[in-house]
Amino acid sequence: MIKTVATTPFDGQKPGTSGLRKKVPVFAQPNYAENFIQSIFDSLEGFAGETLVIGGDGRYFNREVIQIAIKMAAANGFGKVMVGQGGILSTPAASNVIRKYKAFGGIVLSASHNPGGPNEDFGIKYNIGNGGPAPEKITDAIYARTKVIDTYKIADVADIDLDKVGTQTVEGMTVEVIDPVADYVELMESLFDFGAIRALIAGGTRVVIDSMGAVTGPYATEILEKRLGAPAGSVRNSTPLPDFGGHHPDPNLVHAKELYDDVMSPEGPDFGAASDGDGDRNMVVGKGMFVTPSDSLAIIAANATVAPGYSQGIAGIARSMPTSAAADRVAEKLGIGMYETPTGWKFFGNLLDAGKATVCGEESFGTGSDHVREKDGLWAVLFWLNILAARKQSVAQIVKAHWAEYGRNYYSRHDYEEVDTDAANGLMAHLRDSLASLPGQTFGALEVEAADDFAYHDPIDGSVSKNQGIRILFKGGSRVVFRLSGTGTAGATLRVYVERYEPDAARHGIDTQEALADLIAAAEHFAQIKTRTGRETPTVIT
Ligand code: G16
Repeated sequence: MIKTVATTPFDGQKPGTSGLRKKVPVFAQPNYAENFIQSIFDSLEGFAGETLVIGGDGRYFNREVIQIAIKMAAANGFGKVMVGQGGILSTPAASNVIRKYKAFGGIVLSASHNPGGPNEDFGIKYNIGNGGPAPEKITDAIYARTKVIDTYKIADVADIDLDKVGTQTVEGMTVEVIDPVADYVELMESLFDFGAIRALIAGGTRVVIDSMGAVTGPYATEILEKRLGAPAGSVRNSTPLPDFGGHHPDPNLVHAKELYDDVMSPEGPDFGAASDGDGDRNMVVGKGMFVTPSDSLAIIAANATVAPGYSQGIAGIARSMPTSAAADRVAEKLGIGMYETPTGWKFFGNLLDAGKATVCGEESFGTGSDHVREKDGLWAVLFWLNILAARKQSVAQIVKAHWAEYGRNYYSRHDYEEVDTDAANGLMAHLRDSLASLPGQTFGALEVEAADDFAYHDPIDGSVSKNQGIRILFKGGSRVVFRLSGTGTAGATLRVYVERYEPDAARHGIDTQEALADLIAAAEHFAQIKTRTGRETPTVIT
C-alpha cells in the first residue's frame, strides 16, 4: 500500500559542497530523511518507470535510510531500484553503476570523510544520469522544495532483504540487489595494465592500502590481494564498519598517520595509500615521499599515456581553484586545455561530459577522470601503481623528476575546524571588504598583485557561481586563498590554502611549512585569523 504522509518543513536542509550532511540525531528525527528524499524526487521530472541506484558507505544509519529510500522510490513511481548488497556502494562505484546501467540517477548515502556513529555524521546526495553529483540548479531546487514540503509518499511494506543478491518486488517496483564490487573491478581492469602491476608486486614492491574501516575494503581486497597478487593483509582495516572502527576516515597526514609512519620507516612498505569513508578520496605515499594531491593530479596527467585506458592521451585537465597550479604546467606543455573550477566535484561534470577535460583533481585528496563522474580513490592508487610499473622508478624518484622538469609548487592547507560561525563569517567579510585596497600592499618581501573573490563562469552551460573563495595573489605567482568549507557539520571550518612556485631545482628540498612561512604569516596579517577566531594554530595541516 502506498501512503501519503503529512509533514512540515525542517530548517537547514540546504545541500552543501556535496549533498546534505548532518549529525545522525538530526537525520533520525521523524520525517527528516523522508522530507529530503521527497524534495529530491519533487525536483526531478520524467523518472516514472526509470531506474534509481541507491547505495552508501555502510556508516551508521545507512541501512535505515536505504530502506526508506527504496520504499519512497516505489511510492513515487520509479520502475526499478538497483542497490548494493548490504547497502554498500562506494561513491565512484555508484557513479559507475548509474552510467553502466543507464539509470535515471542515484542516491548516495555518505558523509564522506566525516566520522560515523550514533552521534556522528550522515549524508544524502543525489547524482544525475551522467553519474555525477547534481548541479547547483537541481540542488537549489531541492532546497527550495524542502522549505515548503507538506507531504511525502512511501510504500507501507516490510523491509527489503539487502543482503541477498537477486531481485525482489516492492509495490510493483523491481529491487535488484547487486554485487557492489564486480562492475567496478571490471572497469578498473579495462583502464589499467593489471599484468604490469602484478609483475611489479611479484617483483617485490610492497604495497599497502589502508581502507580505514570504510567502504573501499571489499574493493581494495578484491583488486589488490585477489587480482594483483599482493599478500593477504596488504589491505588494512578492510571491513566496512558503521563507525569505521572509531577511525576518522579521512586520508590525510593526521588521520592516516599510522600508514604514513609505516611507509616512512626503513623496513616498512614501498608504497602506501589510504581512502576515505565513501572511497572517493585518496592519499598516496611512497618511501620518503608524501605526494600532495595537487602534485598527484599533475603527475598522473603528465604520465597518463602509460595506462591503457588513456594511451590516446588526455583532452584537458580540470582542477578546483584552491588546488595548486602544478597541473597547469603539465597542460601547457601538452598543449591541452586547463580549467579552473570552484571547489566541488559537481563543477567538473559539464567539462567531462563535453570532452573538454579527461582528468581532474582537487587539493582535498580527490582525483578522477571521465571513467565516472565522481572522484575515485582506488582509481588514483591504480594509476600510481601503473606509473610505477611502467617507469620502473620509485614514487620519490618520479616526484622529484617531475619537479625538476616542471618546477615545484610548494603547497599546504591549514584548516581551522569548528570555529564560531559568526567569527568565520566576519573574517570572510573583512577580507571581502579589503579586496579593493589590497593590490600594492606589501608584507615583508611580498607584494599583492591582485585580490578577488573567485567567480566561475561555466564554459558549457554559461552558469555563474560567485563567492567561491578569496584569492590574494602576490607578484611572482605565490598566493593565499581563504574559503569556508561546505562539508562540515559543526560550526564553520576556515580553510587557508598557501602556494609558492619554485622553478629552481636546487631549492626543491625545503620543508614545506618552512618554504611557505612568509605566506603563512601574510595570511595571518591580512585575515587576522588569531584575533577573529581565537585560534593560535590550525586544527589540521596538510
Ligand atoms: C567534497 C567535494 C569535494 C570538495 C570537498 C571539500 O568531498 O566533493 O569536491 O573538495 O568536499 O569541500 P569543502 O572544502 O567545502 O569542505 P567529499 O570527499 O567530502 O565528498
